Amino acid sequence: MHNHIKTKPLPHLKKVVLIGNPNVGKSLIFGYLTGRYATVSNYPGTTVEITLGDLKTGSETISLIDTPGINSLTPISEDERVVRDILLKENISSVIQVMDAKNLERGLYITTQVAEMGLPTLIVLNMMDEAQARGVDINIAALSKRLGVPIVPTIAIQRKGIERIKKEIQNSCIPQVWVPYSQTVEESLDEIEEIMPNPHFSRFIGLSILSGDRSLKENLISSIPKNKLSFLDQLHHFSQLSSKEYPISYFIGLKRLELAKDIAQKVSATSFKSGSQVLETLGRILRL
Ligand SMILES: Nc1nc2c(ncn2[C@@H]2O[C@H](COP(=O)(O)OP(=O)(O)O)[C@@H](O)[C@H]2O)c(=O)[nH]1
Ligand SMILES: [Mg+2]
Repeated sequence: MHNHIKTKPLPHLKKVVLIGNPNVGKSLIFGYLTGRYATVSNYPGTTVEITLGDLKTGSETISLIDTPGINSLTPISEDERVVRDILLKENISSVIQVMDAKNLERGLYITTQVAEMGLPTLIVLNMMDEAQARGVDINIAALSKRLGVPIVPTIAIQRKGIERIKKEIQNSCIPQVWVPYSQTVEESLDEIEEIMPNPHFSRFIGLSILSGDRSLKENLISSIPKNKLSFLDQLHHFSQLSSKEYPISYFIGLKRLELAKDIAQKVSATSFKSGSQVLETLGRILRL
């Protein structure tokens, strides 16, 4: 007698990851998108907790990952390192970046780095209620056009906009934000790109190498021949020399921030709605 045990192959689920600054509504949105069943675990080799759940769009089931809040993908904290590693190593098909509509600039700083990774992205502009209350008016169409990615405005605490996220995931695109670095950095990046075996992520990884980010070296660059690795160290050294008193990572961060600020400024207007109400009232009082 043969034992006919049918082993169903595991469904090959697409992986989508939720990222963003702390306290922007990621976990609340994750809960709505995945429903009741989620599994919490430590990311391998770390004490950082990530949450997995299934997200059912009309046509498919996606594995959704909720991550801890970050301020940058050039990691300082272990949380940031884990989120960076998930994006680079877990074969992610797209990123949902949740932003606080009251603080576009801070969110866009992260977007510049996701763009350098070349990952398809959907932006969820959350906390629209609070932005409105403060008279912050964002031209969402203009922002979407500038970034080249779909943007879904939401008020997660009122569950507004959540269904649209599911529909728009399939339209996610690589953000078209190109941070222009100094000539030295750009030339070094070209040289790094030449020796990288896999052009995927190469701009982001190149910038990490130039920033002297050692956390990346152990695993991701392991495929590069040893003699070339020392060349990368020299390159970091060389570009460091040319940047005088500050570490090169400072200039890289500054350029990203400048672009984030510039974009945020161009698509935002402060209507002073509450302010003008005060003025109106004051005017009426004074005329009396
Ligand atoms: N006013 C307002 N509060 C929100 C909104 N979305 C989330 N919150 C609140 O923001 C806080 C942080 O939410 P959470 O999902 O934990 O954020 P995370 O740190 O990004 O995972 C919670 O108190 C939420 O209730 C929103 O659209 N409007
Ligand atoms: Mg959270």
